[in-house]
Amino acid sequence: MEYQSVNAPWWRNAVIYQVYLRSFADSDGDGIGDLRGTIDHLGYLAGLGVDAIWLNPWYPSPMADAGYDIADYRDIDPVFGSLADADALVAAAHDRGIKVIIDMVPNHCSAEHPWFRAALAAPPGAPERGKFWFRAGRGSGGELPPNNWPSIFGGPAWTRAAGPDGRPGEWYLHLFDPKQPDFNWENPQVRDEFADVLRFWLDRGVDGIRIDSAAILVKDPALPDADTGGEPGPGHPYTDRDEIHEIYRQWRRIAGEYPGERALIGEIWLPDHHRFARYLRADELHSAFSFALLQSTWDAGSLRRVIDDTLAAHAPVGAPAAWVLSNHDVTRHVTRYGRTTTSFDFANRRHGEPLNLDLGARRARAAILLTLALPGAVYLYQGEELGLWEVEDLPDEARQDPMWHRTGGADPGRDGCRVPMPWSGTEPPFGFSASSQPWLPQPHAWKDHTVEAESEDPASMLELYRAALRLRRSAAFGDPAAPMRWLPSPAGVLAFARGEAGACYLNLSAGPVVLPEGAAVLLSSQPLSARELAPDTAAWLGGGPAQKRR
Ligand code: TEU
Repeated sequence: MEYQSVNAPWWRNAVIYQVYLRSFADSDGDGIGDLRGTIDHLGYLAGLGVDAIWLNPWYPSPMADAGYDIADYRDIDPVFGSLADADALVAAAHDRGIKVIIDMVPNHCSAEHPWFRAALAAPPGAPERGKFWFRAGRGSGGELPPNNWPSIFGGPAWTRAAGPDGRPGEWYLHLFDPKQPDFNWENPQVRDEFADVLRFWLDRGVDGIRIDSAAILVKDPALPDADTGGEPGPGHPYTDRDEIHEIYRQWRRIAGEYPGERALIGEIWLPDHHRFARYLRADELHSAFSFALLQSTWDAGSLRRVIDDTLAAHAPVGAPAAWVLSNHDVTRHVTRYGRTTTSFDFANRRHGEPLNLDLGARRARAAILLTLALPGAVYLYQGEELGLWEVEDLPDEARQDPMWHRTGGADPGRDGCRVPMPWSGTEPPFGFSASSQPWLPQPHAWKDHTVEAESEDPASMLELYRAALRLRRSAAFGDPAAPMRWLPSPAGVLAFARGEAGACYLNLSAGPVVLPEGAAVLLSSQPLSARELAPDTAAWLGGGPAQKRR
């Protein structure tokens, strides 16, 4: 039985593969991945068994933040291809039964966007400036920023612009890099523009839209100082303000005008699960990333709490969870799980901590079986299926992330998880590109982690992913209707059933545990001897009494 074919909309239980475009596959030899390269590798993704892909921003951009600084929301950057290539990619993916999710960045644009250039050219108070946040500075000569908001990339969130006369003038707000000015969502022209941009892409057939930085669009128009300990929520000057929901209600109405279950997926980092779930009410977003899983330490108590809290928060709004272990912003999980501190937190990226990659990989194998067994959708980040680790020793001159530059290197930034995919061969660039100089250098040790090297090696991470995705389609784990129920288990072991047909066991204790008799072992993250589950090992059981209520 194919659970993917039941009537539930696809986004409730899909396995979605994040294609980090500039690092996936380069077809034209410039060292940067592109749309044609992605089309050429759709067969790989179909064979892996994913239901959808999500592509990071592909729009024309000066690339001050790897494309999250958009200069034109209705076109494709020439480094990635053309609009015709984008149409061809959507069509080719659809031919293979793969849905396509694109990235939308509504909080800010590029400083090269025509609206922002016009704003800079216009005098204070002009309507062109009203699409952004321009304000006079504080201090006698306006030499101090209008308030104390910090940029998420380090330094102040304000930059002083030259007036049309060339003299220092008003300041403008950028919660990220100075090259990423924040839109003013109070302005109806901003709202109308994005409604139109959404339709532009939905008309071209994309199946979903990932919404970047979705909780910080709306600012308190008084722009008060931020209280440094201030919680996100109605009282916060820019994070999770109540007025934001009206935007997503409008977007949901637009998505609903299209056939075929177009989905809106929010990138929402909020510590409070209930505030988070408000974005998933029936007339708002369909889904949002559950980052709590990747923030969790690798231990039974914390993982169980994250799973329970996540599912409990989603249940009242009827939305599925969307689990994530890694993405293009966070330290790859093989590396996280190979350290003593196994959690992730932006404030403390911990490069250079002692690292045991074998342990990290062993835990990563168990983690993906846990994740794929949970109810909901699952996002995979390109390369995790090969067991790639964070590249921590990139030469400084190769680093491109503004997080690295704006913190003066205090934050290593995100380049280490964005290194191009190794496809084949024994030397960089491992089939990624015809150029010998991919935009970031790949480690030599990836020769053992190419798609080619891992294919048909039954012990490889890739074959574990392939087997797990195959099983997830045919077993209860992928069935959105199969309820999850915790099973009795020894301390340090997570065990749960999905419906009557499948169960997942994960041993996070220090010693081996014996799996219950009866049910067949469908898949395990390590070879088992005599039904013994070693530490940091997970197994899927099916078709027997292991799932029965006790
Ligand atoms: O990331 C958003 C982001 O960085 C925030 O979620 C932030 O880290 C968090 O609020 C810290 O508290 C997205 C993209 O995924 C990232 O690659 C971009 O650099 C960023 O937006 C800017 O567009």
